[in-house]
Amino acid sequence: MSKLDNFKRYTITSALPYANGPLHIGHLAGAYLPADIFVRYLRLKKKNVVYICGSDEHGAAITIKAKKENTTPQAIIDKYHNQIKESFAEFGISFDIYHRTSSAIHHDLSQEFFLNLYEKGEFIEKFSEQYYDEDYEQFLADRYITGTCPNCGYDHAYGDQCENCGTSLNPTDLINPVSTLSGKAPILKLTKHWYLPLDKYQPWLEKWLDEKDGEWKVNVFGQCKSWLKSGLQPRSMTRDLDWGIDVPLEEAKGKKLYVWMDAPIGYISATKQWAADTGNDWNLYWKKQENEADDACLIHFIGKDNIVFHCIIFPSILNAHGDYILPQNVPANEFLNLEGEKLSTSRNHAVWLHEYLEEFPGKQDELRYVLTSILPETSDSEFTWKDYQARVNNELVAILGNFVNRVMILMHKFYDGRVEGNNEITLTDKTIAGQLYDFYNDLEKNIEEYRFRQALQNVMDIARLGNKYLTEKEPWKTIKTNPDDAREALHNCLVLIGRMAACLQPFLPGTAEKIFDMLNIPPVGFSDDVKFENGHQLNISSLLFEKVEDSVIDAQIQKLLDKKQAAQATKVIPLVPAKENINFDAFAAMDIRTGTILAAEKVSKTKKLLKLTIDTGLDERTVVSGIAEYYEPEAIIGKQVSILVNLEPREIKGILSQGMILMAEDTNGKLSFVSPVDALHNGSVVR
Ligand code: B3M
Ligand code: ZN
Repeated sequence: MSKLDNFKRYTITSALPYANGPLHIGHLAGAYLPADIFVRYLRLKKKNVVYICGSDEHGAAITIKAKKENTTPQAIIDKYHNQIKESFAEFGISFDIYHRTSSAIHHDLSQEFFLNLYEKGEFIEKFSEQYYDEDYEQFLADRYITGTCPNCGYDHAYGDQCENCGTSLNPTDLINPVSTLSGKAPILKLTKHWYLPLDKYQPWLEKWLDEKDGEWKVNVFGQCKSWLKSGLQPRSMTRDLDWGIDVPLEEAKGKKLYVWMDAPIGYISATKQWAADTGNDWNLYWKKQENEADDACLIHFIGKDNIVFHCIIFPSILNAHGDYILPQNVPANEFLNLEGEKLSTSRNHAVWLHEYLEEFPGKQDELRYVLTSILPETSDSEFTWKDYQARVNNELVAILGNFVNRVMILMHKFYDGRVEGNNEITLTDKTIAGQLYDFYNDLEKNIEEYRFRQALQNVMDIARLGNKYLTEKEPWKTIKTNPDDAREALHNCLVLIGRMAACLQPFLPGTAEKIFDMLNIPPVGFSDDVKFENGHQLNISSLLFEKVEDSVIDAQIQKLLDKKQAAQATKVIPLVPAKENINFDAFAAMDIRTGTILAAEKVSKTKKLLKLTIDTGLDERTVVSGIAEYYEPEAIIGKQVSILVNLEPREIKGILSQGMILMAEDTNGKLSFVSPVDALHNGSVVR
């Protein structure tokens, strides 16, 4: 091994999934499959490794889901923790422990971390004004506030981000903020929080990260650099929430730890639990040792949206604490798309693991294979069902399965499955032995440098090599003319199959096991020799993979389309609660007129915005409206509408918008203009 070889122990983590929904293929391809391959490889190399994961059970992700499903956060995390854990197990993700952050051991350790930093005086204590819902008597997490995006004018922007234009926001940036709890405007109220001074840590972070240049993946390193370049700000480690870990300070009663403070500590608390269960010492996997050479190697596998938390915030916390090691690497993956679109839980555009398991029973390795082949290692990548079919049929069936099957059939046909030779049967073909030797360097380097797609192709090359060798040797012919040659060729193939199975273990563990079983030998280490005793009996063989028929794939594609339609039909926006009374003057202050749309065009680089030219009777003016997803520009020209003409002009995407078109939206998200039923001339007053 390379640099990795210098470590005595390895602590490998995969991002803790939020326990607020089932897993889909994007999860697997992001942070779990790559880590599992890596960990299985380390284990086969006889390394001392612990592989840690668990459910992330705090934060607004959980409470929002509970509200949606009309139940408690506890019920949500219990339901999804178990479902997620089971899916991982089914796909052979080989965690040493799958823990949860709602556990007492985790609450204790997170509070201990907070107090450690608090007592060292690391936190800055700051009062700030935050939105508060008076009806519900609580402060509002960013996701509990919606309003109009100051950047693009989108009406349903969240307090932390506008999903229309992608801008990251603070709740106070929103125009007309509304609490999603009461539906009313929240008030600003003073609250105290404890901030991690990331700006103070910036010089240290820069130095630490610079050492990773050239070693870390460029996408990860680049993102870190750009965060540093824009200058780090203190970040609050506490929140006004009612779900989470209590801030362990008398004066912070009712406040909780920020979920991104506690979640990464979940890696450590899970290790503690694992150590307690197995009689290990967790300190060896997380704490700095007396001699630096004895430190464990910490590696975080994550998706790209978690980079800042693992490369900047968590290392800062660990460093501020002082006793802990820092990550050696954070090989984050980009995103996986599905059939040309982003995977989306809310739109139900996903291949869910629990559904795949039901519809493709016993075919976990097929999905592992396809996903590993397309891992978004350096850029976003794409899963399509046609590609799934092609890879299973043309690669797993036609190359890997075919090689094993041909050899096994011939061995049973010619020799009743007995491996008979002089004494020990090993690889006798010098060319193949030489190729195999070179091959390991390449394969190991690819795994150790997180190029799992390429590494899987390396393993497939053994099958390709075997097929070619078999075709050249033609033992089915030479069995009559030169039986010794036929026997030797098939024996070489058997050894090759054994070596291939050994390398296949990290990628397709189930398939590797089946092959060892057919060969009737115990599994061997990654690059160990494979030998057969004279007289060794092979087991009966069966097909490793089945062809995927068109009908199966068509059904999956249709299913995605059906889901999409269903999601659109059932997208129910809750009826907004009645607003408070206003007096007549407040109503009369609004100048609403009838007008006609004279022109309409899309606003470039936005999905939702149309630029409209309206004849208001008073004048011709421009209005930017968020209706592009509902109407083609050509279709609305000539329509008579109602327009609020005395709304303060606002610049949206560089266009001055003068007024607002009145729209009605039903609870299915269907939109309609509010137009006069009888034709009136433009400029007629609505009152
Ligand atoms: N649960 C976010 C996510 O699933 C978060 C990861 C925590 S890792 C410590 O994207
Ligand atoms: Zn926006």
